Amino acid sequence: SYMSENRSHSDGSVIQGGEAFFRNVLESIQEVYLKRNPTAKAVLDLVQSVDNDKLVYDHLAFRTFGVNGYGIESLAGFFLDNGYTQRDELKFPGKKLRAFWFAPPADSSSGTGSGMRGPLPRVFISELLVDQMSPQTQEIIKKYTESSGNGNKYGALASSLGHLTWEKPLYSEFQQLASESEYAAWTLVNGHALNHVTISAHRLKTHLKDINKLNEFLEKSGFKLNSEGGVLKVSPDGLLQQSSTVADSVSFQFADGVTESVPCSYIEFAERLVLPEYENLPLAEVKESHRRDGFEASSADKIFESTSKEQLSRVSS
Ligand code: OOG
Ligand code: NI
Repeated sequence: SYMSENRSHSDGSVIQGGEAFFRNVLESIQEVYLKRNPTAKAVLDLVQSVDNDKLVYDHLAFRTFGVNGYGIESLAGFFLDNGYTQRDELKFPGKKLRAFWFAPPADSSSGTGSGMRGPLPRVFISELLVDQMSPQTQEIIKKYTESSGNGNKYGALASSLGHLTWEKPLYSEFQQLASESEYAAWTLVNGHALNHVTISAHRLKTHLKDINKLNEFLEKSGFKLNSEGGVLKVSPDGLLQQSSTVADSVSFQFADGVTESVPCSYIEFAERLVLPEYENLPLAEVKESHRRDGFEASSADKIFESTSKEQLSRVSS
């Protein structure tokens, strides 16, 4: 019956049971994202047209409101229930945000397909420190999270359907949030939508596995990359290198009938270099576990700007 349908992989292996369900939810989350964000879709298609093998996702990212159960936990449960492990906390005091990242189950390389059907990605979930916002902003955020009933229990469901769990806001409320935190305004109109997928650059097969070449290729192809602090974001140890596009925008109809363009999602690229203790391993023996893991707050701080008005309105040079 349809309830027990499994997806076959190109190599004939079959993923069953809970993992098949989990991956189908991830596919739905991705489908919503690709429909809404033509740039992300175009980049994936372009990279795959050159490097026409399986694409591996380094991580997925989500944003939330850290209040009354609507924070990180509103999405984390779905991943924890599917074998993920909570890892480090990252702090962004300037942006009044914090985040946790989650590591996929160790046996997840059972995925031999592309994207959501490949090795399971890390997950990065952030939350707005709502109690540090102005009273007006807090009031708006509480109004909408409260209007959602128990929507916080269904973050993954909302993400896979592409639906907010709360009512659409007024345009003036969106503007109030945007004046204080662009992250808050983004989350009010995008809810639990996938904020980005990240292509694992070092797992590409062609010259594009070098993130500098990948960036150059994307820019030559007409894509605008987030230039905050420079296009390439490098961790202090030099081993985690990241870049991203500038978010697409979508036309959003507010509750008062105003239709305005709002920022949506973007796509990121990450190259994880081999850790010094494994630098003598032959390349063919290098596994993901031999490479730099985790995230870097100083880089993430700049990647958050991929949905900022400043980056969206920038004329690419
Ligand atoms: C997340 C920004 C940080 C990373 O990989 O460090 C990030 C966001 O924009 O919500 O994606
Ligand atoms: Ni990211």
